[in-house]
Amino acid sequence: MKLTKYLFAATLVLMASVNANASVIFQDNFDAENGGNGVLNYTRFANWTTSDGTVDLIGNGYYDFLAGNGLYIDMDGSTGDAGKMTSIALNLAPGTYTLSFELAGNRRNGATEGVEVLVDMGSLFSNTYSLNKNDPFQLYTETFTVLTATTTSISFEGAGGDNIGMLLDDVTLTAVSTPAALSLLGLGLVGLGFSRRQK
Ligand SMILES: [Ca+2]
Ligand SMILES: [Ca+2]
Ligand SMILES: [Ca+2]
Ligand SMILES: [Ca+2]
Repeated sequence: MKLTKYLFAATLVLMASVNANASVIFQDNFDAENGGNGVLNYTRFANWTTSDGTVDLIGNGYYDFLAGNGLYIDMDGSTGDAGKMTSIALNLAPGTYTLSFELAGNRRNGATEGVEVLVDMGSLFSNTYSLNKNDPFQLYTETFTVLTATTTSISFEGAGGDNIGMLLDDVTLTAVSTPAALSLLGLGLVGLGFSRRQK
């Protein structure tokens, strides 16, 4: 029947618009930091500031506990106080977003480790992750919704102070749907109503 056909068409329009609107807002794999060379207690990140302790930029042949990932981060630097990394400011329109990142175990000792992840100081998203020593990098993908336009940041904070922390790599923030996608759905529904009235 016709109604079913038009609903199907409207759904296709929505799916296409959501895909078209999925856009990367922020992405960092750390590989280009410091000319591609690791350094302990690194602070000169392109996209991050460090506070509340230190982190190490490692990998690429330098304390390379998980070779093949370029450079990555040891969340507990070399000053006896695990650090916090806060991203550059990010402008988010209302919509749905996914934050993805990779974490691995510390690869060195059996102590319990944790990394706390916050978006907008936790009001949009917060969670704490814990992994065992030998866990390889694993991808986490988290979804959150922004109701009103906001300028915010992402932060990762390591726990502990033994200079051996969980490892972090490949941080990506993607907008998966925005008001533009919803307005296209609206157009599809208007088209549906118009077609039915024409009969
Ligand atoms: Ca990397
Ligand atoms: Ca360290
Ligand atoms: Ca700290
Ligand atoms: Ca530790």
